[in-house]
Amino acid sequence: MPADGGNDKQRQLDQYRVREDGTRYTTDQGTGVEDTDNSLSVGDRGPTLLEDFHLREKITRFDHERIPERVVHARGSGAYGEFQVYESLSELTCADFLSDPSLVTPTFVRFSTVAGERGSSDTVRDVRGFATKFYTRQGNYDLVGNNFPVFPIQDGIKFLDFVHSVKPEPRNQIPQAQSAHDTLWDFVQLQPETMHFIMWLMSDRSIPRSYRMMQGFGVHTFRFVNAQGKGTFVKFHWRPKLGTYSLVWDEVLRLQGNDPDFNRRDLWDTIERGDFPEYELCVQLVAEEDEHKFDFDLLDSSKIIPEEEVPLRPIGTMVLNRNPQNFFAETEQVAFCTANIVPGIDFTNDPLLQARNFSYLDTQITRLGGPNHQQIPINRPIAPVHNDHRDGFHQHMIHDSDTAYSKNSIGGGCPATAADTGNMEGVFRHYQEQVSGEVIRRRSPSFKDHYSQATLFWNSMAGWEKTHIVNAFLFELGHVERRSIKEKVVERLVNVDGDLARQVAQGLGFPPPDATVPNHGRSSPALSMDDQPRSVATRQIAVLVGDQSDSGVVGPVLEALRGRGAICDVIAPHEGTAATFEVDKQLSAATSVLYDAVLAAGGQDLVPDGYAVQFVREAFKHGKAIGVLPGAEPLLEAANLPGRQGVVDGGAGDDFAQRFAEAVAAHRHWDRDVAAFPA
Ligand code: HDD
Repeated sequence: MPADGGNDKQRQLDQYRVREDGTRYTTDQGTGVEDTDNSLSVGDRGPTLLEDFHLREKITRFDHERIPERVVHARGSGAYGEFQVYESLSELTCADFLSDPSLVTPTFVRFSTVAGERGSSDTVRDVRGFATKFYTRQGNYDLVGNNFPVFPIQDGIKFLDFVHSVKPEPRNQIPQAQSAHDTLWDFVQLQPETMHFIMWLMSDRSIPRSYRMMQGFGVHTFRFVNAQGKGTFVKFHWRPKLGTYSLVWDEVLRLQGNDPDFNRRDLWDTIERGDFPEYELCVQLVAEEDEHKFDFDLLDSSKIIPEEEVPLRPIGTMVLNRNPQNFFAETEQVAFCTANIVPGIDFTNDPLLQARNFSYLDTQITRLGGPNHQQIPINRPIAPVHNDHRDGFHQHMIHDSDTAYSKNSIGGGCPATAADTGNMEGVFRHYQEQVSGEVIRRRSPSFKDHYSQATLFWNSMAGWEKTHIVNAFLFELGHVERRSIKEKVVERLVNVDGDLARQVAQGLGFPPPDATVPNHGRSSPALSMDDQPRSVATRQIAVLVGDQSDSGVVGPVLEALRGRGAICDVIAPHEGTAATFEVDKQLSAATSVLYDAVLAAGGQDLVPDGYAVQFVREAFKHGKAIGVLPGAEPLLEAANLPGRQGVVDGGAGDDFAQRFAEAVAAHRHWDRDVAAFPA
């Protein structure tokens, strides 16, 4: 997308964008370079001269190109966007960007996995980061969230322990970006506070279909504060307009080889195409006086407030409408910090949040090389910055003032604080909370129920979601070497649900546990992904075409699907043209796992191609819609599918396209019995 300077942040960034069109090659000092291919040497075959400043500069610059990757969330992808609130929330918060519906606030979002290194695969079983920087007129506000509403630990002092357990094991750095290993599960069995989070991790929430189809959560309970200083507890939720959808585990394993950039590419491509992802920001609000009306503690980040108890209130929309122009400068150098807040939003005493407020700024000092990382263009607020902070590595500003302390008289008393001027407008004022107590090192007794909400999550799942959870436990624990750890995990699961524990025990070859802990029977339907908004728009359809395909049948269906917003790739045994269609991908370079659905549009000539048959079988195994156009039946016969659920056939034209589009929009057809089907 061109640098069109669409909003205040983009206009600010435009000042730093550099293009090389029509320029000539120089050193870093701006000196013209005659030749950048040959070192300075004595004669044709003689030694290289130390004097060669161009050679030395080039090597030095290369040697120092890498910076430390993020200690967690190293693998990520970013995009610019804009946020707009639906109506003024000034009765709740004095945050300027939430008070004026005509105001468009620029944002930058970075999505990420947590455990994997910078070059690891996108589609691993993991939480996804969903971090948003709002460049507001009152300063940067960072909502640094995840796609799970709960965290595995309740106190930030345990973060190092949790992360060390999930990261590759210290002896051999194995496994990369995987939770399926002994140390993570050892941590889990010893720390029951992980159990609610582990249910989310074992569910398909941990393998999102797309960053465009995943929820985001602020996780902690924060506080809105209005102009009168009145506080209201608030939880933030991002809801994707396209609905929340996931991949399936077998597909994920195949995707890691076929396209390790699957989620990154999807985000990039859709924004380039102009199919801008949208998320609705919703809040759950709890009055201060209701703080203790729940059977859990609002300060405990391993708990949700069930939506049925406190409904979501939609407050605005964010549209991601622009890709970065340089991955390193923007996506890598962006620095989020939970402590970056603006007037009208405040923290609570959640001990996880309190630790985070220290960690984020601290970590950037190593990663980005010093305290001036806020001056890097992507991190720079659009609000003016004036204070007495000076110097440090990579200082970009030339402070032209006689003083750097407050109060001063020499500099005219500037920069002046609100207290100095008596003008309190737009300044951050801390919520005046009364606190008292003894200094103790102890987990609050109100944090001690670790199972009720894990059970709530399990009870809320549809049948297919429960099956996937059991399979996930078996895969993960199947990679754990120590049997004692597996056994202890099963013991923990007894507290979640007896049936779940029995199924996992059976798969692991343990005797069925005596389930003595009764299931409370409560559920929260909003936790299931079973019922989501449906749309074929932006869904990727593989159209299998052969030289014998009937263009008169295939062409109108393709057009009708594209007209409904689907992305159709023509896939054929060879590149060039098949029938009358331009081929997007050759069969051996494509695979069904890159697509949401398959349209069999090829004739008899596709049948001898094992890849074509495999394409259909694999798509069936993964629950995807399969369309069959007249002439393509031989391919279906060769695939020998064990059922026809989600297989759309009989006819062509717009009626067929409509029926097929509905089957694609349903995402997956879980009513298929594929357990025995090998694909
Ligand atoms: Fe964190 C990065 C989300 C707990 C310490 N975290 C990081 C990112 C996200 C989250 C999305 C990536 C930001 C980016 O894209 O640059 N973290 C969370 C959530 C948490 C959470 C939702 C719990 C509710 N984090 C957490 C704790 C600590 C940290 C308890 C430490 C006490 N997180 C960090 C960090 C990172 C980070 C070490 C690594 C890179 C960075 O900050 O910039 O400071």
